[in-house]
Amino acid sequence: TPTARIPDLTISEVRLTPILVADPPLLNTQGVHQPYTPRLIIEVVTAGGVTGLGETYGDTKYLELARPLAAKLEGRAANDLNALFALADEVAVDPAQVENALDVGGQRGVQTADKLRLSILSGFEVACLDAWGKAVGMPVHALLGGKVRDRVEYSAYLFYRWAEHPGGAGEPDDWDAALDPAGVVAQAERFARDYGFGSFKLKGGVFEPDQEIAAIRALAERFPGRPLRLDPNGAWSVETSLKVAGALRDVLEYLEDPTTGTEGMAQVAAAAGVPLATNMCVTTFGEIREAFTRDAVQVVLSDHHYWGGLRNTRDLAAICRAFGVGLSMHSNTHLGISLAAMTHVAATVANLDYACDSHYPWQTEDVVTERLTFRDGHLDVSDAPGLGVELDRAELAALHQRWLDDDGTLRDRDDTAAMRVVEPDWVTPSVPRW
Ligand code: GKR
Ligand code: MG
Repeated sequence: TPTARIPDLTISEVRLTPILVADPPLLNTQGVHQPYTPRLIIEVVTAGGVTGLGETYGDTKYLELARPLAAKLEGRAANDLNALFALADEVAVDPAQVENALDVGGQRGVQTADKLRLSILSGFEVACLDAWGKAVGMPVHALLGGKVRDRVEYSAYLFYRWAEHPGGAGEPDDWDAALDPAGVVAQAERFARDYGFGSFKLKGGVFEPDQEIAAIRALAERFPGRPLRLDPNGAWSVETSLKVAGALRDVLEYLEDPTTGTEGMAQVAAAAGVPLATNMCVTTFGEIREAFTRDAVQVVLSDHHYWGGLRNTRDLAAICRAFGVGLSMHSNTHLGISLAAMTHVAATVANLDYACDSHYPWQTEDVVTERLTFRDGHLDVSDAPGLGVELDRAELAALHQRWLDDDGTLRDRDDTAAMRVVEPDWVTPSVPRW
């Protein structure tokens, strides 16, 4: 009978593996990335014998929520995704966790218990989709309704950075320091040469705005006509934001989170003459109404982790389409499982209006057997079952061992603490910084 061919999707085991992954000394307005960053790798094993993979933030407070949710999943069907969301609602969140779990100094927007749950849920949802796809021989994009493109475009993600971490900590890489316009242009040239990226995002909020204006001008001169973005993570006042917008509006594709809050963004948007994008002002469904009706943002950058997964990202896309707001995706430090997930959902969204950005080229380590490769600034959309990536168990074990060996100082990402190693008086800058 046809039902005899339906694989058993009952979840028999959920494995959670926290890891520490090497991260270069990338600068942002909060400080600098630590030598290692926590991530959580999730494996959902079905009674039918397939294992689905997921990845999300791995800081301690996420782990504390992931464990009870994992226990609730056993015995459920991997494709019962609506039930997964209801189960997550049952997991209690300690208000103290909300305080310090979600964020690196506000860079991921408002902090709520729901958002913390959604960030964990997204990792489980992706693992369930991967298991379901592998079990039925279909790619994740097909489970989401089908791809509308064969390749997804990404932009280069440029960072001011040091050549190495203080005292040579962490894993070395072969990138030079980039601390001025010439350094930024050299970084962009390497990204363009090695991966074919055609658009460029610079993480700003690090130096005085005039220096960052000069860096974008230098990029515009070196890459005429290419889409450019600047993202200071809300470091500027409305006045400074408008000054930067005025200086760069002829070359910017969009200005990303120049200032914080819907009110400030609305004031900037009204006079900037360039679209504003955000992954800070609108990061939950509850924030959409006010921001969209006030025209505070013109592009929402989804992060499928904190929006609650791939299906929620598609819901967000539908709302953006209804309001005529653009949609794209931004990223945080992440590995190949998350990049694959991002690419699958991006492939299904018709109104993906801009190239997504990814930290991935900065990661020298991964837990997948084959790294995903950018060509001509794009990733091919995999048609293999599930996400199309396999786990490298030896690498997973090694990165987990690093997490076990850590004395606790690196298990929670803290860019401010990392900067304090060099500047003992450094505190998280209050906003607006300029
Ligand atoms: O990793 O330094 C960083 C980024 O600043 C990241 O934390 C942001 O969330 O890349 C993100 C962004 O677009 O704001
Ligand atoms: Mg951003």
